[in-house]
Amino acid sequence: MGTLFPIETFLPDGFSYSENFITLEEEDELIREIAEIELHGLLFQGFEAKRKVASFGYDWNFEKRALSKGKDIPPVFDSLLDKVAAKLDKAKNDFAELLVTEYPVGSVINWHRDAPPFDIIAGISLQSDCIFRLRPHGKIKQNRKSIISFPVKRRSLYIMEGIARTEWQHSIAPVKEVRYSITLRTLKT
Ligand SMILES: O=C(O)CCC(=O)C(=O)O
Repeated sequence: MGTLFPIETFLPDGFSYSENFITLEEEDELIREIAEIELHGLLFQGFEAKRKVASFGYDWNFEKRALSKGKDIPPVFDSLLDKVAAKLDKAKNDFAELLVTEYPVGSVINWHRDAPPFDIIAGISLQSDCIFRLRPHGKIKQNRKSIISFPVKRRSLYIMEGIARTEWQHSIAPVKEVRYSITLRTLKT
């Protein structure tokens, strides 16, 4: 961000960010595995989104507001799950969902809070950087100045929990290059 302060200084409690969380080789391998997965379109907030997804484990349908259990998380993601679990002091099996998302050039994810049944959200970015944005969930607190925008680099990890998860919304600005993300979610207990 070209500043002397760590990025966390500007971010709500519960949001943490680690650059270079995975190596170039790990990123290449994950992108190769994603290429083997069939991604599909989705409706988000009533509109056909430009991005494409594949969900494993539990999936939240935003339109039906329902959680369903799909295919198991493929073992090819085990080492990533282990790495993120270690960071969070959790076990690999605590991740109930693994979502793969492809963002074509110009696509976004609009303002939202993550689905209610999930607890901790961990996002790994692949292939290109993006501009990640946070704003308060409460409408009364929303204004231009309350938006926090910052770059999220490819190969980084962000974690949203606590207040960042419950009292803030997030979105991603139109991406300039194709981006993939892997989002891991634990379920609330
Ligand atoms: O691609 C990302 O990093 C964000 C994904 C996200 O916010 C979501 O799937 O709800």
